Amino acid sequence: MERLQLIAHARSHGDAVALRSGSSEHCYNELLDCSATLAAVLLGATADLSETRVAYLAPAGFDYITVQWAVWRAGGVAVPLSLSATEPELEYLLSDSQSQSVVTTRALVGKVEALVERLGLRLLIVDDVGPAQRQPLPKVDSQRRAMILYTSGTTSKPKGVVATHANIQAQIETLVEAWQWQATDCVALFLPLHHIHGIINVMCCALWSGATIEPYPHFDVSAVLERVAAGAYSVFMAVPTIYVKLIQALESLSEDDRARIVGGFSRMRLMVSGSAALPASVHEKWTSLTGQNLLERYGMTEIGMALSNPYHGERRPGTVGQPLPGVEIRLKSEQGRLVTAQCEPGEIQVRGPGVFLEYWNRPDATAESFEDGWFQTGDVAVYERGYYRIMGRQSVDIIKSGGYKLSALEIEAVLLQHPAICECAVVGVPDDTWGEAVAVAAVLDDGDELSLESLRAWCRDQLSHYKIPKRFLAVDRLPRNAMGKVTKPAVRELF
Ligand code: MLC
Ligand code: AMP
Repeated sequence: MERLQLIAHARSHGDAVALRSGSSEHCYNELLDCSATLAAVLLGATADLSETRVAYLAPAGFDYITVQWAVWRAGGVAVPLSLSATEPELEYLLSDSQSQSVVTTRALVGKVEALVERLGLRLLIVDDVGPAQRQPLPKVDSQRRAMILYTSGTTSKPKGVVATHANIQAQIETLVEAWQWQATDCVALFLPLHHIHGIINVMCCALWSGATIEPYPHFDVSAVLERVAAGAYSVFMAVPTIYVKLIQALESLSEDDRARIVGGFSRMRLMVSGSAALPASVHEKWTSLTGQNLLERYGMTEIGMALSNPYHGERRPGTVGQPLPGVEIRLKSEQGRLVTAQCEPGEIQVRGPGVFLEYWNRPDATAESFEDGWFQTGDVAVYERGYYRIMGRQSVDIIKSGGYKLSALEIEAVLLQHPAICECAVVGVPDDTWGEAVAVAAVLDDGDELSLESLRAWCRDQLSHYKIPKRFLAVDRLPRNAMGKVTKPAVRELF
């Protein structure tokens, strides 16, 4: 019997359309066939990959899902890579995860070929995989490791978050139940597929349910709006920045064009926002433009989704609702007390089957992140009249920009390698489109000058584009406290 539930579900969906792109369609059976073939190629002479890490770089679509399923069916651990990562970032991900193989597409192979060769890894191009000798696939127990997603935190380098098959299954099941995913659903997939939002909430939930996905290589406002106007989608999931961009696009259209598109939005059964705070003003603007009441939810790479406004019932702007099925939540005060009073802030702690197994190769960081079996999120919330409201993060070194979580420390470490920069402090500053924008205050070496443009150009080979500072200020000295430590809130005030 098939132990991987996503695969078992796919069998029952058979000929249903899993993916649609223009006039091209792929059914579930094709995904099953191709992933079995690729699994056989990955296995070669071995019977089970036994949690060997397989990294892959592919755009959203048939190849991406084929690779993910092939890795899982062969007993490996899936390590999805970011399409916008720079070579140093990719090198870090491959080395830290100790990946042994990299799978990519012919179109993308140039991005990884030299690196893979230098690291001595196996390279597979999914387009070149021909018919292979089928072989029995291993029975993969749900407690085994399934995926490593990299997430930035309060350490300089991102940490690998390890989820088991059981974790992933729980993360999917709670959303399928709470948001009533159905086989008749069709969803646009334009979020990056190296993060949980795109992978679990959109892709895996849709595939689990037998729904149809329309993949985009990246978020393309006009292409998405065209399909919305055609009434293609019943479900839509995005980060707040995308809603801001959609509002800007709708407002720039003629009344007729806007009415056509708004019709497509208003007919959807569910529109969700998450990954960063949705400003109440954006929520209200969206409702007034489209008639849709966005459902805001809260989650994290380490825990999947934890809190959600209701599918039926009041969706309260500025809040993230209540615990999802199977998720336990508690708030801990700064003094370490359990918060029981309404409106008193506390750190969100989470327990449940969706909570990750460990940080890859970091037993200390894993142990530190749990308290009595509860995962400590570092996010602060209050409970008000039955709904949780997120107040912010405990650490100033974590920035959320366009829905991406960024580490100020990681960006600082790179900027300090710039020949003109003597010291620097990176902070997130409020931004209407991006939520927060990356800003850097730097002390330059004597006599050096630096413009934002030249700094950004220098960063391009080092940092993914969304980590590159948007604002730059040269200062004589950084604000420090009596102990000599840089005070980030004071740095923020400089912008
Ligand atoms: C891009 N740009 C930015 C930026 N990102 N500027 C400032 N801050 C940022 N964060 C700039 C680029 O440099 C470029 O500038 C221009 O904007 C267009 O870049 P782009 O990448 O083409 O933009 P776009 O495609 O519009 O990207 C916006 C976006 C993307 C919102 C679609 O950021 C995105 O996909 N975000 C989602 C991330 C996500 O999935 N997070 C979930 C993590 S999981 P120029 O000058 O070159 O034109 C998680 C858990 C949970 O958080 O709860 O879900
Ligand atoms: P990541 O580590 O990329 O998975 O991002 C998870 C973080 O995103 C959480 O710890 C929160 O800080 C933030 N986040 C997710 N959803 C929301 C939300 N609805 N409101 C505010 N912050 C959110």
